[in-house]
Amino acid sequence: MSNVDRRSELARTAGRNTISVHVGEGTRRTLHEDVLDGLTRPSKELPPKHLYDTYGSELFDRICELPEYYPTRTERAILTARADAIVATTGMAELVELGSGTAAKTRVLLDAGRRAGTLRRYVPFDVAEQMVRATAGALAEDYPGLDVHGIVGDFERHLAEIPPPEPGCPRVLAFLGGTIGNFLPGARRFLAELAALLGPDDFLLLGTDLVKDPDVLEAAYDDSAGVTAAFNLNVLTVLNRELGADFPVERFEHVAFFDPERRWIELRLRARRACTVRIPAIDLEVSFLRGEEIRTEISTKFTRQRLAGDYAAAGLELAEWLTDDEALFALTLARRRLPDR
Ligand code: AVJ
Repeated sequence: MSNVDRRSELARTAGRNTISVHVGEGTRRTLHEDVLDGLTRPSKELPPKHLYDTYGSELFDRICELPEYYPTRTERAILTARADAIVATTGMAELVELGSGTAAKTRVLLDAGRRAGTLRRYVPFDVAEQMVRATAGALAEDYPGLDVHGIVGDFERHLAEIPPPEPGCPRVLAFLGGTIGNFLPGARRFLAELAALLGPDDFLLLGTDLVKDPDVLEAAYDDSAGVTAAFNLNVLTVLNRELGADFPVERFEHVAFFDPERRWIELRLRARRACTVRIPAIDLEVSFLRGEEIRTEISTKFTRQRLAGDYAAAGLELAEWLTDDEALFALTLARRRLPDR
């Protein structure tokens, strides 16, 4: 190998690793606004993103290991079985992953991309800065030659920070875990925002939990070890710490049920007794009647038909439907719906 060859070889194997950070004080401001907005409504609610402080994220990781919580392991199994096919279909040169977390499932895709020889760039996007830095560092090391461009942002506000798709560099935009189920009624709007990040030959890879026996669904959100209850109740601890609130956490209980009409799981926190809570940071006093509830999360359960409808409304079309033997969970590939295709 000549020196010139050696240099270009080096340039190719030493992938670049960059991180751009877009969250800051703004994240705190949304907590203030969200709590003021959510707790002054006749039906009280809090958006689910505030469930994920450090402790909440730890609890969520434990949920993913629970025997009752099938989505994580089912999605991983589908991904493992179909990763090579996904790469073959998409020609994946770039993987953009929203809510990348520790990228455990991502490695399955990256490995397939490496086997196929198509993979050039990985763009993890997550709200947790330390997580993005650690993941980007680990992956740049484990996948020599891979460009890693980490983005620290809130995917409801900073999607525009994702670099535009490059012609000739097929992109797979992955949004795994079933988190799209949290978005309703905004799922279609969010899907349309994702569609805007796709070139004509790029694909969205989306994880969605599916409609099934309500007992199975409810057990997944009300596990016997009480981890989901602790996860849900933790949001009150977040409000106590971040806003100086005085929620008597032990006076609230975890509620999870499947709404068969809307086909979603709702998580709520129910006041066991009447109480009044002060939230100094937003100068608010909130009263709860005995039995009154705060809705903390919805988790929509999809059918193929519902998803196809959501995709169509967002300017997308379903390209591949990948599921497990029991049809518990689906991974789908979708692309932009073009008039001439
Ligand atoms: C992370 C939104 C996919 O809805 O199943 C798990 C969150 N909440 N148990 C889900 C969650 C309670 C989870 N997502």
